[in-house]
Amino acid sequence: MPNDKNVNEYSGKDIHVLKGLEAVRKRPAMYIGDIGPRGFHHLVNEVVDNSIDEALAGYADYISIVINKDESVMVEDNGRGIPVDMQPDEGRSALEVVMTVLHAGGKFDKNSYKVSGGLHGVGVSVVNALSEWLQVEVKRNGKVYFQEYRRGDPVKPVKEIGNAKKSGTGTKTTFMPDKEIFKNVKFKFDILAERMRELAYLNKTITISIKDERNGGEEAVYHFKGGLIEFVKYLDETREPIHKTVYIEGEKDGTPIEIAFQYSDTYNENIFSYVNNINTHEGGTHLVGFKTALTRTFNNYASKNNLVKEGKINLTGDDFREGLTAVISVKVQEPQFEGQTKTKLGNSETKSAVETLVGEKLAEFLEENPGVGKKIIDKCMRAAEAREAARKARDLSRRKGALDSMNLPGKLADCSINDPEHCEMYIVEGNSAGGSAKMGRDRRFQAILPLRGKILNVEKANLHRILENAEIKNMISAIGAGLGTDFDASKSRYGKVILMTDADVDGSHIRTLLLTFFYRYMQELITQGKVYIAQPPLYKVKKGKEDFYAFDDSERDEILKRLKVSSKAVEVVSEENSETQTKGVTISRYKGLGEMNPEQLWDTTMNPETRTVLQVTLESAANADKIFEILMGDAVEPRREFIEKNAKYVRNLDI
Ligand code: 0RA
Repeated sequence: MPNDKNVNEYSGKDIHVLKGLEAVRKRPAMYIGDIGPRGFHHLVNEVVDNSIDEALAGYADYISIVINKDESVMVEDNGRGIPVDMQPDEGRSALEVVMTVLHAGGKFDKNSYKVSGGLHGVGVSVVNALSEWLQVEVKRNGKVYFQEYRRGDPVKPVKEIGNAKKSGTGTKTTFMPDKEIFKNVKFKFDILAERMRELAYLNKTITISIKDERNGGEEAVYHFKGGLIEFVKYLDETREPIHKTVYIEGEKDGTPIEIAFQYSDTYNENIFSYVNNINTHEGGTHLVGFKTALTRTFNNYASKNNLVKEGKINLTGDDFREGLTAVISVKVQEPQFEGQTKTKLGNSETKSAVETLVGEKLAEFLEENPGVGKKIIDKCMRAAEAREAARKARDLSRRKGALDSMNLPGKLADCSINDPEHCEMYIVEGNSAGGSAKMGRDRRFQAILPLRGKILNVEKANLHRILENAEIKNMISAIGAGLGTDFDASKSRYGKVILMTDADVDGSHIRTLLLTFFYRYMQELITQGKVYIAQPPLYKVKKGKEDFYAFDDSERDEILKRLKVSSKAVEVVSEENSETQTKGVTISRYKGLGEMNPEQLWDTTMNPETRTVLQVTLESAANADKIFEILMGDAVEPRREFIEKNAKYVRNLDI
């Protein structure tokens, strides 16, 4: 207790509360997933979710988030304000109960339509327990109320601290994440802003602003009147849609459903589904309902209007999803989440609700927009033809054994043990780096697959052409787990696939091409955390017999500082010469992996004891997809802008 005077007031009755919050502090990961960057950012989402609930109930339309200079975060909304009246059975204010009792959030509002909630949906008391301090200010009944907490404990009872304008109501929460629990983590504006933008697309009545007071006051305000229509347009910013966006909104059996979709002249399927504002990466019944209705309705429409020519192949579900970008958002009262990452909706009633609504509304839309209907069916027929051609190509390569692991590529230097869990494959740019890697590796568990030049951009090619590409075929057979819809990550011959490319523009281009391939055709490998990016050093600083490696300029300067060499002198010469000598210290700048000898490559980049590798994750599939499309698609301008803004984008994928 920070203040002795309050000990009596807050004793006995609080024991069960403290127990609850103590449990949170003891095992934070059980409540917020982890105590790394992900869990840390989740704290903000947890607080924002409460404001979103208030907005979905129809009482708030504005949410403001500020990252303060001291790394505390403020979240404010213009809702009704958390009730502050005394709870007879608790002997204290409702506000205090909400802030200190696990899962107390919705308790005081039985009619509330409480559907939002982060992945964990644990409530603001968890954030309170994990905060060094937290302050809440409620405007309600023309008054302003205040309470402060330390690691979840109230400092004093709720206090009236002033008058609010009669019309002004709302809740403002400011919290400082506890450094005892979250070590060495900082808020990233982009991570928070991206989620706020997503929430604004999903809840079109809300305006969300986010500001970073730490440096430069970066700020963004999100409000999308068009909701999911604008979301789909944003996702397809770099693709060319072939018709106006189809929008379906309605309620079936008490389930609000909102869907927007459009087709573009590309080959991939991009469906994002949400339940209560949570991205259901693994899909579920709402997605199945949508797909079923899409296939059935389009097939009915095509045959009714004689759009499918006699003797042509049948249109399958896959054909109706080629080049499709869609967002599906449903609000489910009691969602059942299943699957490995608990992001798959299990409620069976939701399937029929979505299927029925889409069936009705899409048929109506097609009757009213025959031009759009014909364009889509034409596109799907071309997809069916390409699918047929790809199947033939695949059958042919299968018969020749080109894609299975019985026929390992000649360029692969495989490892000697064959327990996938302990084996890793380095995909290496260039034959010379490949040579060094082969000599430097630990051949028991490390395999090397050198790549010749650039691989095919799978974003711009259909499956037929992709299967003709030698480098891609090599990767498929080396991994040995199939590809696309046939891909089975459990068959992967390696537990880690590590991309090792040069630290220059070409290298990052090749890395993007590789990531695009894995994202589109072996996505499960990414979601299972099996894809990594190697981190070769940029500099070697040599003093006497000692070698130091630096992975960027600032690390190099730090080393020089330790060795008491001015980095100024180095800056000037190192651009010209890859080797610079100052005061007996030699600095070499690696232009490419090939410049490192096998031993150096092992020491810096491949030795599991000393290396760093970045794990590639799909924290936000929507954003990853966008990045890939920007970097790999046809439009040039967004790509240039993006590269200028995020030279190290891969790090952003890796939170
Ligand atoms: C329960 C009841 C009422 C408001 C809220 C919860 C509420 C909670 C949060 C959390 C963040 N912002 C919030 N805004 C409101 C009000 C019930 C009433 O006024 O009748």
